[in-house]
Parts: sequence; C-alpha cells; structure tokens
Amino acid sequence: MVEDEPGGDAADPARIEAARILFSKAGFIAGAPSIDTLPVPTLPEIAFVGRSNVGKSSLINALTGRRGLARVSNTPGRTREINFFQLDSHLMLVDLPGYGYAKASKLLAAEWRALIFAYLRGRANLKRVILLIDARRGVGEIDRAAMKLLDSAAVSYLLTLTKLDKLRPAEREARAAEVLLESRKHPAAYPEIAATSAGKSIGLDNLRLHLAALAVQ
Ligand SMILES: Nc1nc2c(ncn2[C@@H]2O[C@H](COP(=O)(O)OP(=O)(O)OP(=O)(O)O)[C@@H](O)[C@H]2O)c(=O)[nH]1
Ligand SMILES: [Mg+2]
Repeated sequence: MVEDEPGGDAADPARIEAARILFSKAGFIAGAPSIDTLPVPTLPEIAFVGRSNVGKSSLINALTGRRGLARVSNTPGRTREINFFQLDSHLMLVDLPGYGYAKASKLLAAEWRALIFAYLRGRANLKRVILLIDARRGVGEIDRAAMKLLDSAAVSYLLTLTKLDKLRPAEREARAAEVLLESRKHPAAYPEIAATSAGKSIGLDNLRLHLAALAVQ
C-alpha cells in the first residue's frame, strides 16, 4: 500500500520536502465547461476521477495544502467543469466531474462516458489517472465500469482510497487488501494502491511522491 510508512520511499525527507514544495505552488488555470475549451496540453497531466462526493476536490486541496483551491461540497455533482490546476511549470492536476451523480444510477451515464472519452482522446500528455474509491464503500459496480473504460483506453490509473479516517485501522488494512486484489484484475491499473484521508492528512506524502515522479524535472 502506498502509505506514509517508515522504511518505504517516503523515508527520504529531501524528496518529501521537494514534493511538498512542488504541490504548494499550485494555481488555478482554467475551468472548462466543455471539451472544446480545454487548455492546450503543455505539461504532464494527472486526472482525478471517481464517484461524485468521493473526495476528488478535497484531495486536490489537501495535496496542495490550499483549502479553497478546488470547490468542495456536500452536494454530489458539485464539480461540473473540468478544472485545471498547475503546479509551478512542472505538472497539471485535473479535477473531473464525478460519475454516479444521478440518484439510483448504477451505470456510468452516457454523458460522463462521452466527456471522458473526448478528454482522453485529446490528452496525449495524460500521465496517470487517480481513480478515487471511498474507503467506506470499496469498489462498486460503477467503479468497475469506470475501470473497464480506462482499461479499454489503456490509461494507467492508480486506485486511491479516500476518507480513510472514517474506518478503524483494522478495517483500513482489510479494505486496502481488497482493493489491491481488485486492481490486479485490471490490465491498466497500477500494481499498487494509495490510501488517503484529506481530512486527517493520511497518505499525502506518498501520493505526492508518486505524482512528482511524473512531473517535468
Ligand atoms: N471525513 C472525511 N470527509 C471527507 C474527506 N474528503 C472529502 N470529504 C467530504 O466529502 C464530501 C465531498 O467532497 P468533495 O471533495 O467535494 O468530493 P468530489 O469528489 O469533488 O465531489 P463532486 O465534485 O461532487 O464530484 C465533502 O463533504 C467533504 O468534506 C476525508 O478525507 N475525510
Ligand atoms: Mg469536486
């Protein structure tokens, strides 16, 4: 599991500090209401994908240490635009609208699929998708549909648990093991998972290190 454990990659204080500094240099670049208005791809890009309310915007804020950078809400479906946040001149973070927003929607909506396909097609600079999974819910049918879509597009994605603070430590381990097993069934899934809490700052250094390695040096 990509967690903040001593002995792992996260043990290198200089690299942790460098990644923290990189993420602290975040600025809002653009909010694209449609696929025709995306900024020109110039930097390596990381896209945050997941169910509505899973914590995409919160995780971007936690990683950058900037509370109000991406808009967070209790109302699912809050992020409607594709929002771009640039880290200095090194990396672009992209906050995508969530799926599973409509009540009782078990399948990915055609609209969301179309948006993601159009986005993926235009972004040769996309280095990794961070596919967020609510630690309390685990991987659901709709997440599997999103994983299948990413598998078919051959986009490398990292399964990342959110809201880890909502589980007791023993439950965290079990959930992480289960999600890791799930990732092994998917050809484009990264062979590790990340486990985070934006609220309680868990797993942020390791996720920053993972992403900083994809940045322009
Ligand atoms: N306890 C806890 N709550 C969290 C955490 N991260 C996010 N939340 C809460 O979950 C809710 C949704 O967070 P957002 O970051 O807006 O979720 P989102 O995935 O961006 O949602 P959409 O933009 O609607 O797709 C908010 O009420 C957050 O405060 C976390 O790590 N721990
Ligand atoms: Mg959001």
